[in-house]
Amino acid sequence: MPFQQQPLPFAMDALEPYGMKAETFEYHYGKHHKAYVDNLNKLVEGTDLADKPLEEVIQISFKDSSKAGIFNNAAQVWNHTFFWNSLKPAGGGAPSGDLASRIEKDFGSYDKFAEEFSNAAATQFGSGWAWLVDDGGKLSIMKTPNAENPLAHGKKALLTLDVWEHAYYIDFKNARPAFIKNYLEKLVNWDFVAHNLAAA
Ligand code: MN3
Repeated sequence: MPFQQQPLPFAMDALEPYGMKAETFEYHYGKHHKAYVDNLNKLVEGTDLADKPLEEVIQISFKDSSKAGIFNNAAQVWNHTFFWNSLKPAGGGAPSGDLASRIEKDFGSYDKFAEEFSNAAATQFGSGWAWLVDDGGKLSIMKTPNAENPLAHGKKALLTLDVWEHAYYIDFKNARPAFIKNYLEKLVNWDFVAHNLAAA
């Protein structure tokens, strides 16, 4: 069974009132993400990785430099699915309940969290990702280049933002800081974060 591209968790145009056009998803989900799935399937066809869970393929290929192509595509399949789930219409702002307490405990305040996350997202040079992770019971911010992700580094991902230009060029042109601000204020799916935090 080849790896499948998971469906987008919202309609292509669902985030238009919140700063991200359908056209962004037509390209980013419909072309870029799909290409990673297609490439991965070509690269693992007939090998023992073809039938392993995606998470395992990521961890195995990260440790083996001869499998860099497999790692890049497998991780980008996973990262993008994780990114779509990190977004929701009318999301963003500070979380409530237990999550609010966790953010306060580990960052000092929501504003400090937002500042640290924005800083990581803005300073990741070129392509990559900003993440909120659970690092052994403590929430922290991480940034990774290209396809790299917390999973490869043994950390649990809770939330992500793709900061490669194709993620924001249609909506924000070259203004990455405006894309980051819009994400934090209008799009962050805190339900997804809470779900990830609760998962074993
Ligand atoms: Mn991307």
